[in-house]
Amino acid sequence: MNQQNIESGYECCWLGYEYIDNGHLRESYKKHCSRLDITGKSTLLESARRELKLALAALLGQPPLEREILDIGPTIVVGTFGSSRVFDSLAKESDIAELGVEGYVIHTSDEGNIFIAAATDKGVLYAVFHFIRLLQTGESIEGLRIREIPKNSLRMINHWDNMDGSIERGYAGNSIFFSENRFVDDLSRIESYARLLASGGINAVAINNVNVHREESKLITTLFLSEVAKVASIFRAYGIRLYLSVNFASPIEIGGMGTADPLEPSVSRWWEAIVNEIYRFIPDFGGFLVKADSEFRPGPFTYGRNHAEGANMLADALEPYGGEVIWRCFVYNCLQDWRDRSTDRARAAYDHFMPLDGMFRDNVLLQIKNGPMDFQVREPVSPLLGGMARTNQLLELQITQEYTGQQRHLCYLVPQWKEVLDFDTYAQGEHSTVAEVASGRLCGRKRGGLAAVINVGDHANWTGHVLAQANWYGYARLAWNPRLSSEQIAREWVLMTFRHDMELERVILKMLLSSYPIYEEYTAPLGVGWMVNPDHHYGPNIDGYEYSKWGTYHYADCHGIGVDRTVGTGTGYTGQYHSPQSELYESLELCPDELLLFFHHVPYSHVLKSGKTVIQHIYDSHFRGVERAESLVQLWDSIEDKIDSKRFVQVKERLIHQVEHAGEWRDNVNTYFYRKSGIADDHGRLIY
Ligand code: GCV
Repeated sequence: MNQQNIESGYECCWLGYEYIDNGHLRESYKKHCSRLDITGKSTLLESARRELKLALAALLGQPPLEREILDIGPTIVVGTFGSSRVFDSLAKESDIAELGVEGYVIHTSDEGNIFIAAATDKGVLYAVFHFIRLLQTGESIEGLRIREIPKNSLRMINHWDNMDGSIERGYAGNSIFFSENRFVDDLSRIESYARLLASGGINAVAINNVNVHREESKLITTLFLSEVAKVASIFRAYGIRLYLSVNFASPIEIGGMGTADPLEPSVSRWWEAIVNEIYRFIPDFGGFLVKADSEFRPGPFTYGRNHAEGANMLADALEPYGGEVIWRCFVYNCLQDWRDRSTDRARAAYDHFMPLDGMFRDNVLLQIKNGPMDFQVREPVSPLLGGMARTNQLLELQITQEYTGQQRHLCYLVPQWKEVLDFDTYAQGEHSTVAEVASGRLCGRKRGGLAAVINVGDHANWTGHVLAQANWYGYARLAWNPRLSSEQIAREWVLMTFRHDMELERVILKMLLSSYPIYEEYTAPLGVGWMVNPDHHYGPNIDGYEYSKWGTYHYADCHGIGVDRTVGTGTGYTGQYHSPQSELYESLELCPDELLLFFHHVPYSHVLKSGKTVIQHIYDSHFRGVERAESLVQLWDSIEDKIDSKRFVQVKERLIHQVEHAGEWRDNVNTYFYRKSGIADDHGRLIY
């Protein structure tokens, strides 16, 4: 972190560019990096140039000389293939068509020049960030032969920011965009944000909450469009398109009309006029993100129309301008009666959207949460992913830690996301992973990718918990390439964020990589989920949502626990999966332990594959989870002298809170099930 930022308390996260104090390494970089030649001019190339100069000056202690020729010595040459003769041979050997608009190459020539090239300026920007990452992580830059193409065309961030400055499920302060129902005056932080996003390859951002309230509904009108356009231009300089969440009932709420019926011609005309106006201000506007007929938000159901009719109406308005509709599938009955055992929230998205497969326009993407419920610490993968074959899909993840410790607990989520991405849906036989489905490749769709609800706010360190930055960084890297491992991503992040020290790297990696299993151990067991306090969703409350209108999640009584979602005797949810996953989940014997209570209702004495009974597993995992949370504090303490005191103290405080709170979880969960089951702990530990 540079001095100025340390003093203001404002961090550049993984773009802090600390001086490389390994002299040998630094000199080996300087051999190639003392001269820079950017072979073109554009806003994107200007961003690339600024970033490279900033990084080289800070990392190597000297800014590069800007040269236009290679005659003096090794030079970093940066540009699009056609912009300079020096790229000619590189262009020949790189399949430019395959690189597309975002791919790139980085080569070290025999003379020691570094060629950073792409078919487009955007590709060049990504290549520059890749090159900087090599220097930050101490990689050799001799003999580079790098060729990168993103695996997903859409790599999106969703903000749940409201115009009053609050953030729904935000745990790091207020919005960086809005305050008191206006845009913030100082947009400089948005620029830092755009840099951070682009460095990981993010190319789309929706800046306002999917729950679009009164004021936010007006973002699509001339009242706010010039402000929206300013923000869009900041993102544009970093290759990111801006999207807005819209209120489906806008024609009524801001248009003064009597209906928002998608099949009513005056309603489509109203949207066409709005879209026309938006593109006058923002020529590369990305499109609309829509939460409709979900948790009391308006939608096409009001008019007896289906979601394809709703989405297509908006898509038709956006189509002439190249815009798209991202339509969320988080649609379920949130006014349930627990006595009605046939209603299963897990089934809802599939039941609503499968019958519509193939009915959406090409510029519509359906955004599907990773699980059938709502970002619990453990859920199966949504069967809708891989269900639909003729519809563009976007996998939705949650970086903000609503149910995973709210950035007060350490919970590195990349391993959870990897499990989702690697899950085999069997949609088209073996190897039909979610990563393949979401990208669109599996079914030959042109558009697809990932979207995630971000965890940043105006807190000086952006994410509240310093180590939660790793989730933000990790998401971006996975969206670019889902094949990267959790460990590789964590390692990159540590090396880019902290000073290089093998012990520090080992310890923080260990903390990050163990944190998700630890969190799972002391919270809701075996895939049952929820068990949190209603509304704010923090802290244990075993019956917090039980028998509530939002659903019922564990059905625990004195005999047993879990939800029977089998076809044979339950809600039939297991039947939404392709074979063999459907049989696996249907069978009590085959169902994986970690999801057992999601799919089956069993007695407490049921023996898991691990050999333990369900009740003993609950006790053991909760005691163990707290012990392991304690070990996180010890690990952090062991590297105190290797970290600046501000970040050390900040993380330490949160880890101490985490241990206390994990204890509260343990005691609540264990006590509840001890009293319900009447079965004592085999090891006689203290349970109240
Ligand atoms: C934006 C959950 C959250 C809500 C969120 C909703 C959604 O229910 O608790 O805050 O609303 O998901 O994804 O739309």
